[in-house]
Amino acid sequence: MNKYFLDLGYQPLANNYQKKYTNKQNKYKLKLYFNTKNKLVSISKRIPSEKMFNNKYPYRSSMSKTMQNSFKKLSQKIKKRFKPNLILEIGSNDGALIKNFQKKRVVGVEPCKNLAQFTIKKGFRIYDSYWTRKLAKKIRYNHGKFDLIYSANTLTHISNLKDVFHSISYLLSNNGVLIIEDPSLLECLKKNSYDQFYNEHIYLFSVISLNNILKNFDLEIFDVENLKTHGGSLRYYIKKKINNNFHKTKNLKNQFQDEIKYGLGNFQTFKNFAKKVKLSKLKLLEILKKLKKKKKRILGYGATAKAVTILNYCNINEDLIDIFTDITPDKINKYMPGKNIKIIKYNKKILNKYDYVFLGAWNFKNEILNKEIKYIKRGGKFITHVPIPKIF
Ligand code: JHZ
Repeated sequence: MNKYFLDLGYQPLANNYQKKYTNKQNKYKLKLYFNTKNKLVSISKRIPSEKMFNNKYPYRSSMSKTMQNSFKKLSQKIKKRFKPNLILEIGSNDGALIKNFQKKRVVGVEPCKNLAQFTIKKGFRIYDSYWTRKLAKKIRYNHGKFDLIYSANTLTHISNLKDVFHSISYLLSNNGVLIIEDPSLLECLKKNSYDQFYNEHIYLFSVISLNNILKNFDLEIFDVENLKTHGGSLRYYIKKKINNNFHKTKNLKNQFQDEIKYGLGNFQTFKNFAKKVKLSKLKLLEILKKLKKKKKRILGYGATAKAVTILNYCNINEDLIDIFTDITPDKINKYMPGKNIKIIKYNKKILNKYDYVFLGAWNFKNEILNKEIKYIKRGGKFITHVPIPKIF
């Protein structure tokens, strides 16, 4: 049974950056639910994939050094630990991971054709289609089974988890390994980072909920890694139950215990989270309004999907954050979804014009602070809402 715990208001599609601001952009109610049976946290409204992930999808995984390094390190780890013959990546985006492998060793799936083009042009084997049972059949016919399947920040974006894991199990060899990584529900609750929820993120997994789901497909988690990426992610290592080559690790046991201890299996934990989220909204608005009263200029740094949740939930308009800046070509000179706040192209001097910088991309805090050391030395200040709204 799904029990409601938080209402994040009406939200536009998180990656729908508009050339002209209009208050007529479609918005959808964003409510969060907890499933008392399998402990899965999900959003209520399911939007057809075609509306979100199409040939205009702007988000590119390669836009930060942090993610490029993370994918490079992972590729080295995969080669060393699993020595796979053939790898499938579901949601290969602009190729941030697969570019680290030989072309003959990888196959990618990326439904956003504009993103798929980056790797197709380089000669990689990419299916620019959605992850479905039909596609899985076609891939198995063309390539056989895979001994490693990888997917980052993709499976939680697909509504039908039954199809997702059925298709994976169908393509994974009996000795194969499935690695998936997504924002961690535990970290989201600990950091009060409610902006991990937007229309694209249909689910936020935990070890507890994912294990409950995988049981239905004779799959099980055998190892887990806590990552700093995307504000705290979990990398799950999964195998078929019949595969005895891997044993459940201590890391997995510890993560499971941490989740139980924090209360990820109890509805009350989520009700408490909802209370904290409402307070966070009030505090952030208080900070911004105080600064604006003093006529301070505020720049949003990183026009993230997460920031879209913040702006629309807190009703932050250009009177509170003047403008955003971002390095992603397809976001520049557009407006933050649902809001009349413009996004301008990043350049090194841009911060000089602003007294405060709101960290839209708070998950890249270290990378950004390193880059903006001159601004900090001049006395420039940042604003974040994670884990509590503050100026630093
Ligand atoms: P970032 C997207 O969410 C959407 P977002 C998606 N649904 C998902 O799951 C996650 O990614 C993984 C910019 N930037 O990664 C680049 C700078 O301008 O937090 C990006 O636009 N300067 C697929 O959008 C944005 O910030 C910089 O120095 O919340 C970061 O977006 C850096 C480091 C980034 O994901």
